[in-house]
Amino acid sequence: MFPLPLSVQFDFARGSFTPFEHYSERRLSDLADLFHDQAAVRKALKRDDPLVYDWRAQPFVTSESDLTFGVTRIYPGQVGGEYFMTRGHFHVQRAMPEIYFCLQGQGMLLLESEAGAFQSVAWTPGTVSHIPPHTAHRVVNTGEAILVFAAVYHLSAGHDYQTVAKGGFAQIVVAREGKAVLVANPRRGG
Ligand code: PAN
Ligand code: ZN
Repeated sequence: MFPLPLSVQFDFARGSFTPFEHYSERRLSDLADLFHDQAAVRKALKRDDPLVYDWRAQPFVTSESDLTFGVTRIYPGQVGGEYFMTRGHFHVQRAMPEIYFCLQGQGMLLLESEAGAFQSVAWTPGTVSHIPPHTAHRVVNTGEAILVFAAVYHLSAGHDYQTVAKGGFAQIVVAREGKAVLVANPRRGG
């Protein structure tokens, strides 16, 4: 007897899939501490509380080693010139890697190892990125449309948000004359 479900169906037009067991969303108020310009965050939140990203996940559970498939959708937007992005995390099980697959939109994957080595990867639809073990990962939507990416990771990986929350990544992605540029993160004392 195979465990169920064996498959989910991705809908390219909707940038989503069914069925899914988990749905979560993050609004600007949930992510307020992420952005470098806190005055701009407070000002934006007086107007409204936009959806920054949502994600769906389907665990494929067997009796042995289990994978989860997820799809995240980051909406276009900026606060204080900094683009909308995921919170970003290490895996609790630091040795667990992950695959990200950019399906729609333009963006950037930020990677930072536990030893502090930083790297960014420009994303267009079709880019498949490996997130190595011991590496924090965040995705930034640098485009004017929604950015959609799929993720495959081990069910037991776990999310450690605390470590990234302390200072953020080494670099942040901001808009300069309409273009996305990486600059040193002021919160990291660089
Ligand atoms: C992804 C992320 C998802 C949301 O499934 O959990 O994109 O981003 P944050 O978890 O950083 O808010 C993943 O990397 N799982 O391991
Ligand atoms: Zn992850």
